[in-house]
Amino acid sequence: MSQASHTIYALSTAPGRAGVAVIRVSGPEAVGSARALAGPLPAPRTAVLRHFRDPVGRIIDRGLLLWFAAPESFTGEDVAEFHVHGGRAVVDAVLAALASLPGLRLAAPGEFTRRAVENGKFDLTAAEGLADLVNAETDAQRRQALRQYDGALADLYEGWRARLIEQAAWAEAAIDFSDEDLPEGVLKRARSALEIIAGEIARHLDDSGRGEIVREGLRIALIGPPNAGKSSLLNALAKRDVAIVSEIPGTTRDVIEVRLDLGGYPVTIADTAGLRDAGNGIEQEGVRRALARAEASELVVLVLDGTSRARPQLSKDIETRLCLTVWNKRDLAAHDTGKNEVSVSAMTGEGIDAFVGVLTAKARAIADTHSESPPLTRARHREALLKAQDALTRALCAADDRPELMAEDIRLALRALGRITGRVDVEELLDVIFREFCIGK
Ligand SMILES: Nc1nc2c(ncn2[C@@H]2O[C@H](COP(=O)(O)OP(=O)(O)O)[C@@H](O)[C@H]2O)c(=O)[nH]1
Ligand SMILES: [Mg+2]
Repeated sequence: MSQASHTIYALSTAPGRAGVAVIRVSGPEAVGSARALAGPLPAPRTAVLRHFRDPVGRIIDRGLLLWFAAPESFTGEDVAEFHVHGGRAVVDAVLAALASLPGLRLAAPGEFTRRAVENGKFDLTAAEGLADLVNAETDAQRRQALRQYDGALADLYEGWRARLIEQAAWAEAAIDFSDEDLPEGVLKRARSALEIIAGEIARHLDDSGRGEIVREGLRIALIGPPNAGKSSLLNALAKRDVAIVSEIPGTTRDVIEVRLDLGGYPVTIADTAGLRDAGNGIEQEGVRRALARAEASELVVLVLDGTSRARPQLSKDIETRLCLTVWNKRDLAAHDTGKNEVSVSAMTGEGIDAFVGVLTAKARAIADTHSESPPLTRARHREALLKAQDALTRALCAADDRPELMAEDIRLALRALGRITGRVDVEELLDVIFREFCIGK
């Protein structure tokens, strides 16, 4: 399955100036390439300090060499690693030396990981977890990605598959053998096993998208009347001057986004145009965008001016997403706060820390997975699980008297689950999936 005839190489660390850069080689010529650049090899998995030389014997750099013998390596193939000084000229010279060797070519994005999957080192969900780990910007993202890379989702989905395979076997047996030849109540037992698995899949699906929110970031929209101080509040949260603040109502028209780490949870906070009916066509478009953003956000924060106390009329949909009301300009007008209300001054910074604390708690409540089982993290998995769920619903309908239909639908469910982990027909998917595995390119 793997195109193991080629040995591939690539810079595995981010390009640019750095103390150390790691260049990795994988495939049948990996050991030969290490010998060509660094001379006789140490024992596998043992780092040695060596001079690395170009094809005519000139020294390129001095660094660490180590190699791993197949299959005990990341890719499952022979792998060599050159740890050199992370300067452009050094890295370019090592890559040029490798390019000059026969049978070697530059790796495509994600090709090392792809070979690892093809050689059975880990499954597709773990590979996706690895991509998420490399991309993780906050602690919650890191934890979720590492859990997935360690096989939590693979275990869950493969566990369901194993149990379904057993029930499929009983359904097949019920087709092939007569009642007397089978243990009593076989189909009934298969049916209740299917019901349990279907219940587990339904609970996994019904998680309000927590895992996806942690991967992609929680969206928070700041909305409110013009001049309430939404842009000032965004700047206070971002601790920099992102949005234009002005006493002229209707200054903000576009949605302005800032990505923040709220206590480990990734969030995108959006400042929006002030909600009012007046204004020209451009401002009205701004209001339309503000409302659309609020509707697409997990959390909506209503910012009000504590001196005027005007509150805009909100749609029912936005009201349900409204998590917090911020009374701003507390330096001008002190304000008693009720439940889910805070009082701040975006200008002086009073109350901002408490506001961030409340917002962090709200973000955690939405994104935290309280359950022991790992969360669903990708739309690709969700789609396949919904297919599996449909197939199981049909299998349950057929379970009483149509074992052949039951067996067929269990097979469809197995296929859907197998596509998530990469067990069945994913060849055409692999190119798409591994395109995102692109370190420093
Ligand atoms: N005194 C005081 N003025 C504020 C405060 N926050 C914002 N402002 C002022 O209110 C006006 C409108 O602020 P801005 O952030 O542009 O409001 P937006 O229209 O809701 O984005 C500006 O003149 C700000 O300087 C505050 O906490 N106290
Ligand atoms: Mg504004």
